[in-house]
Amino acid sequence: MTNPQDIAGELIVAERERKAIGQFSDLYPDFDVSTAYQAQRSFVQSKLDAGERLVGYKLGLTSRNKQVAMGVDSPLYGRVTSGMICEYGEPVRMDRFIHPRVESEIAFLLARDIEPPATVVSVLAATEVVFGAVDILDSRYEGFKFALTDVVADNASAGGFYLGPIARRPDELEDLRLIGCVVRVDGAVTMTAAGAAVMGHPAASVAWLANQLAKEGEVLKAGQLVFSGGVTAPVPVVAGGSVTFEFDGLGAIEVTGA
Ligand code: OOG
Ligand code: MG
Repeated sequence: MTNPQDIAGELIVAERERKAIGQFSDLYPDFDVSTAYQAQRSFVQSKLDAGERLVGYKLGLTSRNKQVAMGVDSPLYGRVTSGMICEYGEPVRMDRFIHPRVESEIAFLLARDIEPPATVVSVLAATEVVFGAVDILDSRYEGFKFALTDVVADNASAGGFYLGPIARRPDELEDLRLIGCVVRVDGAVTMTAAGAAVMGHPAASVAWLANQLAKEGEVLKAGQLVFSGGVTAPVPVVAGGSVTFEFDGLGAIEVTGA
C-alpha cells in the first residue's frame, strides 16, 4: 500500500534539502490520484504547522501549452501558502529553489465564497479583482519528470508566486479571454498567448476548482487568491537572467535570477 504520509515526508525533505527525487508512480503501481491529494494535504500541512497560512489555491495543466509541455493531460490543483508569496521586484533566489521555472498566470482575488456548481459567470461575480501573475514552479522531481499522481502529491510544483502591479475588477476589463501576455527572455520575445489558453476562459479554471473542491467538502472562500494555471509554457530561471511577462492592461512582472 502506498502511504500518503510517507510520500509527503519524502517531498518535504526534497524541498528542504533542495534535492530532487525520482517519481513515485514508477515505484508504486497502486498510487492513485486520491492518495496523491492526501499526500498533498500532509505536505501542505507541514507548512501550516510551521506557521504559514493558507492563502488560496493554484491550478495546473489548465492550458494546452502546459499539458503538451509536461506530457500530462488532466488539470490539477495545489495549495498556496503565505510563505510562497514573493514581493514584486524581489529576485528569484537560486539558493532557495532546486530548478525554478516561471510562467504567466491570471490571479483571482475573491470577494465572496464560491458556491458550487460554479460557472464562469458565478466566478466573475464573486471576484474582487484580477492580477497578472507569475507562478514559480519548483518540482521536487528530477528533471520535472512526473505523472499526474506525482505532481498532485508535490502540490502542483508550487514554489512561489508574484502578483503584478495592477489590480482590475473583472468589469473594468474587456474580456479575460483576450488578455494578452508577451514573454521576453533577456529582452527578446519568446512566447505570446492570451487568457483563453486557460480552459477557454481563465475563470473556467476557477470554476473547475470550486466544483472539484466541493466534492471534498471544501469551499473557495472570500479573501482567497486563486492562480489560473499557466497561460504560457514555463521558462527556466537562471542566475543573472531576466524573464519579463507583459500583461495587457495588468502591467508587467520582471523576474530575475540571483
Ligand atoms: C506542474 C504544475 C503546473 C500550471 O500552471 O500548469 C502548473 C508543473 O508544470 O510543474 O503550475
Ligand atoms: Mg502554473
